[in-house]
Parts: sequence; structure tokens; C-alpha cells
Amino acid sequence: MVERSSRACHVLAAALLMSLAGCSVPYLADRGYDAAQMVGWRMGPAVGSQINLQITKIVQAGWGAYEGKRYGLIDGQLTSQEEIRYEFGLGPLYLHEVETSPKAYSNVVGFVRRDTLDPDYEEYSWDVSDFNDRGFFDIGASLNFFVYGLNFELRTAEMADFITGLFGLDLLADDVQRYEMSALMADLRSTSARTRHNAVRALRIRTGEDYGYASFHEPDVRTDLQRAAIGDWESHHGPRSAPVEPSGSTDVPDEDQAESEG
Ligand SMILES: [Ca+2]
Repeated sequence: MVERSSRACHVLAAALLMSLAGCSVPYLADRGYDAAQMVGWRMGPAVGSQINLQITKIVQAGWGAYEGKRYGLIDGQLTSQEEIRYEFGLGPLYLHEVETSPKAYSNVVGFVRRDTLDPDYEEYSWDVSDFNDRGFFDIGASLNFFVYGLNFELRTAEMADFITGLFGLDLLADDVQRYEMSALMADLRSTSARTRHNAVRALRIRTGEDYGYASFHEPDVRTDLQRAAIGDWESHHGPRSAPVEPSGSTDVPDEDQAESEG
């Protein structure tokens, strides 16, 4: 019996090795990036009092604000960032604003906070519809106790993305190595903040360059800061090419071009 199970183990191990040997380097690299994104944690000094418990954005409760530093595993990278966070609410009725600025050497894409004078400024930022550093399906908790705090999250959507990625499906359209550069460049023009965010993350990892792009809470708004960064990407890495298969959600006509023509 022992011999039989040992033989079965050997067969399985051989099959796994053969399948891995058949995998390309980009495939393996992307599975590594996916795996690193499944959990997030960070801690550090920050001034303020804040607490949040989240089991998806539908079931959450929290209150408070803090401003300071966090060190840890952030979007799959061991790095540090400045954070300013305000939040308050229960369940879907949850107000949330966040600004994060990762270290310059990091490839983590930060978030910019709306300002009162921004054209699209809205007085209330509803977490359930915003695009921010917390995923809709995240399960996590955070606490800041006057001068120090910590955050932890299980990123269940990233877990699903990792599992489907093993079978070749890029569920969250966030693969870094599998897409052509031209496809990533085209994604910079998407109206979807998530698609642009993924493209910027991939381009930063692949080229090691950062043109100051930071994500924004409104999925269909491109800020001046983002336009400038996209312009820099295009001038340094060539204009986006003719229609290519997008790696993310809907691509849209070039707003800048439409504006200059209109
Ligand atoms: Ca992926």
C-alpha cells in the first residue's frame, strides 16, 4: 500500500515538473506576481485614531482618520508608503477617502485624493463605488491607535485571480508579462481606472520607470496628473499603436484628441 501511494506521488511530481517545464517564463512570472498580491499587511507610525473591519465592501464598519507611514506587503511588494485616510460608515453606507504615496523605488501605484477644487469633486466619497486601495471582496481589518497602526487584508479576488491564472485565465486582467507593450500602452487610455491602474503597474514593473501616475477614486475620470503621466509614457515608449486586443475592460477613443479636435 505504501509502495503504491509512493509511486502515485512520484507520478504526480513528475507530471507537475513536466507541466512546469512546459511553462513560459512570462507565465511563471505572472503567477508569482498574482501569488504575492493575495495577502496584504502593513504597520507603522501614524497620527490619528481609526478602526475598520471589512468582509467585502457590503459588510463593513469603521470610523476614524490617520496620517502617517506604513511598512509591509503592499500590492505584492515589500515597501513603505505615506497614507492619509478618512473613513466612517456601516455596510454599503460607507464614506472613504484615501491618499497613498509609495516609495519612489517601489512599483506600487499610489492613490490621489480628490480636492475640493477638482472639477469632479463630490462631497461624499462612497466606498462601495470608489476605486481605491481596498478591493470590493477584501476581508480585512485595520486599526490606528493614536500614534501607531496596522492593516491586514485577505484579497479574495486576487486569490481567485491566482487560481484561474494557473489555468491561463487572467481574471483581473492584471498580468504583467503576458501582454505586448502596445496593449499595455493602449490600456493607458481606457476609461476604466482599474484597467489604467493595471497597465501602469505592469509598465512600471517591466520598464522600472515612473512618470508620476497615481490612481484616482473615480473610474471614469482622468486627472491632469494622469494625463501628464500618460503623455510621458507615450513620448518615452512610443505612441500607442493601432487597435490592439485590450488586456482589460473597455477601451475608449482618445479623449485628448477628441478635445483638441472639438
Ligand atoms: Ca492576473
